[in-house]
Amino acid sequence: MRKIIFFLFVLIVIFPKTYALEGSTKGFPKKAPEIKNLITDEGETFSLENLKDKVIILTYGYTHCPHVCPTILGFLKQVEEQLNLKGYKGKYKIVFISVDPKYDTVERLKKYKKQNEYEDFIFLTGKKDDLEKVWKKYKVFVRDRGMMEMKHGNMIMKHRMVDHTAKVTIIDKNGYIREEFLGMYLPVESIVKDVESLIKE
Ligand SMILES: [Cu+2]
Repeated sequence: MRKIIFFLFVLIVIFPKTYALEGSTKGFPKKAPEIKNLITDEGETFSLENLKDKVIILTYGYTHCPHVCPTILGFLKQVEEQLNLKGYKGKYKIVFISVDPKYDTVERLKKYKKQNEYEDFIFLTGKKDDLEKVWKKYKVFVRDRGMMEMKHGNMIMKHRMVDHTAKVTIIDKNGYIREEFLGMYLPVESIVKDVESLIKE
C-alpha cells in the first residue's frame, strides 16, 4: 500500500497537469484542410501558410445574415478585445469564410467589415466551386433558401436566407485543428483561455 501511495505521489509531482481545451475536441487534432483560391476583403488570394505561427479562429457565415452571424461576430469581437488586453494582438487571427458567393463580393465584405469595426478580421469569399470545397472539408452545411419573408411586428420584410452551420474552428500555430465551438452563443471566456494556451504552446 505504501508503495502505491508513494508511486501516485511521484506521478503527481512529475507530471504537471496538462491544460484541457474547453471546446469539442472529438476527432482532433487533425491537419487543417487546405483553403484554396479564396479572396480576402482586400482582394488578395488567401493562404493558411501566411498565417503560420498564429492561432486561427475560423467561422463561417454571410453578411446578409439577420441574426446568427452578427451574434457570432459580436462574441468574436469580445474574444478579440480580451486577447488584445492580455497583450496577444498579432498572435492570432479571426477569419470569416462566406457561405454566400452570390452576394458576398469582395466589395461587400470590405464594406461590412468597415461598418461593423471588424478591421482586424479577415473576411473571405470566392467562386462557388472553391467555397463549396472548403465548406465540405470543414464540415459546414450550407443551403441557399433565397429571399424569404419575415414578420417584424406588422411589417413583412424580405431577408436573404442561407442556412448554415454555426461554429468556430480553432487551428493551432502548426496548422492543426484542435477543437470546435458549436452553436451561435459562444463561450467567450473559454475561447480566450484556449487560444491563450495555444499561443503559449
Ligand atoms: Cu449567419
